[in-house]
Amino acid sequence: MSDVLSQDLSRALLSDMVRVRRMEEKCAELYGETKIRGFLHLYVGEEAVAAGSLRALDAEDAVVATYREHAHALLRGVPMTAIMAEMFGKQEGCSRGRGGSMHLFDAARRFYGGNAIVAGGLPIAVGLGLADAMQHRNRVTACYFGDGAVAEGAFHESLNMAALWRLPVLFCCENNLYAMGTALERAQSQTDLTAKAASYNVPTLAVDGMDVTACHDAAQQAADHIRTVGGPFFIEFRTYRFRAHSMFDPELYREKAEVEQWRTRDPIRAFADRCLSAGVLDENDITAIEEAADAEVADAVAFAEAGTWEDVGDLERDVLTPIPEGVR
Ligand SMILES: Cc1ncc(C[n+]2csc(CCOP(=O)(O)OP(=O)(O)O)c2C)c(N)n1
Ligand SMILES: [Mg+2]
Repeated sequence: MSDVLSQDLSRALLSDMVRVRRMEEKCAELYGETKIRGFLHLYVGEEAVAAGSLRALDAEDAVVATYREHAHALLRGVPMTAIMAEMFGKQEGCSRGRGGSMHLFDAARRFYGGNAIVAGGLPIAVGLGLADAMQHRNRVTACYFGDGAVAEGAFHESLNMAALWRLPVLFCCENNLYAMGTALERAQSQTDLTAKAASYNVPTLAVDGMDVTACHDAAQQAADHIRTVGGPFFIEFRTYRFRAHSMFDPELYREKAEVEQWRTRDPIRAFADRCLSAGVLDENDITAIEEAADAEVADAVAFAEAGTWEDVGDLERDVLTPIPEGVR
């Protein structure tokens, strides 16, 4: 932990991670009760990445994420009530109940999804960066994606264009070592992902994604670089997901011992312990953070339960209909 880490920042970082963890644990439970249906990809184990890096951004910066984006939406300021209602498919959700877990969205907070297509967010981020560059706005677009996305063509086109046109995009690779059931080394010939970004002349950093302050420092350094020097930046966050890829995954591709080994590095426990031993926070602070998160989750679930279903008659709203006969 950096020696100068303030009590306020410590409390904020720990609270961010705890809010995400408690919200997602509740989601898993609600999934079992079929209150939440469809796909559900949890971020448990990876919280330090979103918590640390998003705290390095400004309110006017933009964020683009993947289908594993509950943390990014919440920490970007989307209310937990609107996220939970979206998970339930209720109209009060942030995507009016039509997106679900994978398509959280909030343009007012410059949170541009929630994208179900692997690497689909990268060209969107490049477009947002291009718009800012053309309009001379000193803003950053942070784009989160997995190690699996690095094998997609869209990654290479996006990195190349962002570098060529010096666009203000912070590429945040959440390398959790697996793309569904495929281990990184079984799918990619170059497993040092920073080398791929560097081949496009994009500056890079690789950080311990289980260490929230390392994630924060790296993102701060990268965002400063983008704002002052210009052009994109790539950070590889080396992290691990503790749970299955989604709710339908028997996890036959990794050993239980490997998961248990990573669990000993739980980013929340590790940071709480560091704060305690440095005397930055005490046990009462930590209990207060946990209780506040639990109360927020309870409120969010009550809000979602009380939400309303869209009227069946509205189902075709926003659906592109065929051109009427006489108009063709
Ligand atoms: C273009 C595309 N191909 C395949 C899929 C199916 N798919 C969904 S998640 C996933 C794995 C992606 O892994 P990674 O990018 O490492 O992200 P993680 O799930 O580990 O966070 C795949 C292949 C998809 N959604 N989109
Ligand atoms: Mg992955």
